[in-house]
Amino acid sequence: MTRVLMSSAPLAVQRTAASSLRAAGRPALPFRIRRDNAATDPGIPVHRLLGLIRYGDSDDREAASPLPTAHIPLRCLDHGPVTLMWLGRPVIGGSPVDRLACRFDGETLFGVYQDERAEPATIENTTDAAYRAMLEAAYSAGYPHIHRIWNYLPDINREIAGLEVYQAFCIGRQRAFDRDPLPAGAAVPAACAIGTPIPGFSLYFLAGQQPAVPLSNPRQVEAYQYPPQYGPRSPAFSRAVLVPQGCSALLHLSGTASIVGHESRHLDRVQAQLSETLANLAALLQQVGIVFSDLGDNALFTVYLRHEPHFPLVRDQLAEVLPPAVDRIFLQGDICRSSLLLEIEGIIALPGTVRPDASPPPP
Ligand code: 3EB
Repeated sequence: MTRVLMSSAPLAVQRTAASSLRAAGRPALPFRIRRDNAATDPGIPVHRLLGLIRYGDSDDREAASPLPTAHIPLRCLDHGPVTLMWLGRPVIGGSPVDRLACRFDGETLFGVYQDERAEPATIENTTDAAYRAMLEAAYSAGYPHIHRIWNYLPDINREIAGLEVYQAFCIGRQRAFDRDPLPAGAAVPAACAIGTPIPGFSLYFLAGQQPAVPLSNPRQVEAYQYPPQYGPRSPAFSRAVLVPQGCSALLHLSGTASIVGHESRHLDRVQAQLSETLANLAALLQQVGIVFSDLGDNALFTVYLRHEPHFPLVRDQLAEVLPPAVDRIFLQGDICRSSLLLEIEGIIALPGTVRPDASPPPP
């Protein structure tokens, strides 16, 4: 049986009129993107850096950084290595604990967990250990609301002893959440789970002191309610979460693919899969009252492609929908169902769209 992790969130979404996005200006994303080999940026003071995410590097793992740094071994298809430098308020603490490193600023905790030796055959226990470390770090530092988790696992589609690596990952994840439950009223985190071509398990995550608002996709079944044909434990993630941040809000769109209801659509047809994925993303944007054309430099979309030759097609078809100022990163990675050719996730900074809900949640 699938267990639903969440109850209703104690916050309500206020619709963002697209006009308010334009009138208020577009809030800045809480990170800078660098597309070169520099691991830091002299324009950014280190005390405001919560951590780094490096995509596509292979040779700088040894480069010691005082910051939590996720090294994600996925090739960038449009460029060389890309670094996301996650920014916060002045950092007030952090810790490197074994494989987990984190930094926090009084509002947000950014954490990285890496197990470079992880093998596909033992991913269930690897995942359980990683989630245990993540939850313990976040709970003990006082950031019990996990908002967003990025998961990268080796050989995600391989079947071992009748179970796909991704399914074993879902079992390990659920075991960790069963042991250390999310706080009452917490949203299930937004997430993605992507396959890498080499051994090693990495995750990075954002946690906060306040709950996020989970969003559903009316075109899709909740992932935590998928029927058992996709694996013994359903995937514990929300389609999107809206995180209040000062007087703005951050919208995290989970990894989104060509799934309608719970079924994969358009097998072997990459352009149709992209159209379906964009329809799913648009349905999430609609929950906060915006459309793709409202977006600008307040948005980043990350596209994971199973097959490199699909890149030019996907890039061009995406350019017909996303305004030019919207940033995008293209990575070659495996999607968790072998039927899927691509997956897209997004981060969007919005004007203050979230308010505490005075009325108690319905029973
Ligand atoms: C899907 O919708 C596609 O297991 O954490 C997307 C985002 C997917 C997150 C996860 C899986 C996950 O089911 C796969």
